Amino acid sequence: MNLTKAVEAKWNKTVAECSNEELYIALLEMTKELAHEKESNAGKKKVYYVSAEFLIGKLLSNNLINLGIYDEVKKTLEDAGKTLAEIEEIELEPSLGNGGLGRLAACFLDSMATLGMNGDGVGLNYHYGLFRQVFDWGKQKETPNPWITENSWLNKTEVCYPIDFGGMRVWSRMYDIDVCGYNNRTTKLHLFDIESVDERIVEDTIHFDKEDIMKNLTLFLYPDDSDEQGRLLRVYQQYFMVSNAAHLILDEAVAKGSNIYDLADYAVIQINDTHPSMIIPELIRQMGERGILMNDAIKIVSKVCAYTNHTILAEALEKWPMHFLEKAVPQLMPIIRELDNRIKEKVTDESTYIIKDGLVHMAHMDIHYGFSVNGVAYLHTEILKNTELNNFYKLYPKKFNNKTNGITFRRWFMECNPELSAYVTSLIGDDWKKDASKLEKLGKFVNDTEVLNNILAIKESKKEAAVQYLAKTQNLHLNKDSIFDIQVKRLHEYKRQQLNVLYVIHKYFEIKAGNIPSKPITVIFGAKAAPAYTIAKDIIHLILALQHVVNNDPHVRQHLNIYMVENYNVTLAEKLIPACDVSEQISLASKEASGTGNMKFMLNGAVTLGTMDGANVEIAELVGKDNIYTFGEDSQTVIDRYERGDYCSRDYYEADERLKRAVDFIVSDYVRRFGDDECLYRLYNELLNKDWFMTFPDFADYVETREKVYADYENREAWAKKMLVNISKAGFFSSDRTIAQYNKDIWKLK
Ligand code: 26Q
Repeated sequence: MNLTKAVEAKWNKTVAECSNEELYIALLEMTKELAHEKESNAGKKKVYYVSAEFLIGKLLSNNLINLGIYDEVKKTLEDAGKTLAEIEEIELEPSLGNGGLGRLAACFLDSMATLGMNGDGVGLNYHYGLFRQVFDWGKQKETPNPWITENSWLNKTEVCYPIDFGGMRVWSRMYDIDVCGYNNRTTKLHLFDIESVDERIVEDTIHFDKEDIMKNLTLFLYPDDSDEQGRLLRVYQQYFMVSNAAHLILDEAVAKGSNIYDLADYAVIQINDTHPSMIIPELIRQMGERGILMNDAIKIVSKVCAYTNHTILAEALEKWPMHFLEKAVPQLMPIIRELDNRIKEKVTDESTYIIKDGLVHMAHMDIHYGFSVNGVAYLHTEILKNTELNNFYKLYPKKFNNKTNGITFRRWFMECNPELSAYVTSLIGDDWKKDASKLEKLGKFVNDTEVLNNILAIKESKKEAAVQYLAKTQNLHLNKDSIFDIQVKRLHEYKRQQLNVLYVIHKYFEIKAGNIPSKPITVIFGAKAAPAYTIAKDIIHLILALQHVVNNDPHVRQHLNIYMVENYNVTLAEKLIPACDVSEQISLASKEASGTGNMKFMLNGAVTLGTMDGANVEIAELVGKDNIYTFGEDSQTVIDRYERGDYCSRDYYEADERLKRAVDFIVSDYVRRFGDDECLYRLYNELLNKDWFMTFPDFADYVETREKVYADYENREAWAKKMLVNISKAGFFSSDRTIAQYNKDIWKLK
């Protein structure tokens, strides 16, 4: 089948005669059919990646690439006067994730399919996903983000299960999305839903009746745990997800000949953070229904479940009040109590108990009853072992292992930067597409002026493309001849967007004082804040206020600009990352488990400005100190200071004139003219009296290092070398490598 024929069959027209909408629908149907015809990955044992989030992004181009028909389709369209880019705009982005953890799950599915692994994703079919962010008078407003239309990637299946909650039964239905491997077979993403969901209960913005479970169960994705409201609904969602997953897993194993006692030969379950942790007691419960005794069921489950931890922030580790579970899933409580009692009988360390002070500690259940516990970057796993989960590490040293995160190069290189990936192929051949470590072959061009110039030229063209895209879609008009310094990620205090902002203010003062940078600088932010996370929203407000102040200042605007893009999502990431010169990865050391944006930027030839945190540590090790800019205190210093509890931000403020000047500016007349006093003063006071994520101690080093970055940027050839080294060393961060390691150490599929 090809596009011309598909279009003719569907619309009885030529490609040139079709509208973009008609072409999109024809392409969608054709791609779905091609994916369907591909052989599925198979085998006795299967991995089930159970996750509350799969941030898959748009699928059209990705599927065309992985099916090997991207170039052909692009050409057919262009010959008919159409562009793939315009057709892509028609596809709605499903926002079935918050950020890193959800995007990681999507990259993993791509790699599992590509490596021919027998593995499926299991999650929820949120109708609106995460909210769409709009800026309204300098403030974030949340609106619903519908993505399911008549023509979507979902395939309705006949798989339905009865799911019981306290006093209520619902029927589920499974929808599948085909996940195409790169030049390989396919796997599936199974998304469960209930038919009674009613989108009409959503009022303006994203308010809805939190109590009406029948109508709201799969309406929205939870905007992370800072949203206290309706946490009970989150429990209902989680149980719905894992009960369906458990039914599916047991059914599939039994259909392949399992007697359930040998379930570990048929299934392995990767629990993506604690969101699916209830699958442990739920599997035990369902095994009971199939006639297996509790004692045996516990043993079976303990050989099947593996847990990934994605965070060291204590407040993000889920602990559910017992009365929540008693209300929503009373059938699980006796099992959870039994699991806890068994630990209390054999373990003396009370800090590891599952039930404490009326709270059920989900991670504790995972660690005691899973066979593997992994962190997502070297440093993160070390901190888990030595600090955060040390008491568990002492109990089960062999369960702990590291799996440094990775990203799929199909989406984050071939799709978002076809120019650079084609150029790389012209230099070193295309075996890097199946084995990313081969990118190292680029190293031999590090002194080749022509190659360096070409890499610079591609970067320029990607900057121009991003400028055009932002002009068209967001009415933002960036200076393409400036340094693009980008920080895009969820808004969280530990990620320290506020530190970046303090630098911008500092630079504003410097420029006003006549210290003109030799090259204009454009600072770009993109971030959603959880709706109930007040300080995060204040930081967005400050950035938007500064956008007015700085970009309208006649003495500054030709040298420095600051922008916040609206509704940062996968689609925007694909436009911004290839255009980036300086990648801001400035979390407080010890707090960012891994980061994966850092890897995407590096692969696309940006140079990292970052702290020694998460996977930055491994990036630094790989590229060497000449090709990354690190600053700030190290994780041990930070951990020790928290331990002592003696941090006083005001001391730093009083001691550093430039810091004081920047902080005071937040509540100056300049900013207050555009901003809201309540938000600005709240943020100012927070920094001055608390600064929980210690931005002030790192400020001076950050300023100095960032100046060095901009100075070094001037030597274009030396900078291009840094870019080339970064690209050539990015191979380690392919999710193909990560997934191969999961399989070797944890899943052990054939
Ligand atoms: C918890 C309780 C109730 C409701 C929501 C939540 C919740 C939701 C989402 C808690 C955490 C998340 C998301 C976490 C996350 O994205 N973590 C990131 O995972 C990436 C992949 O491993 C890492 O690279 C990042 O460092 C880590 O922050």
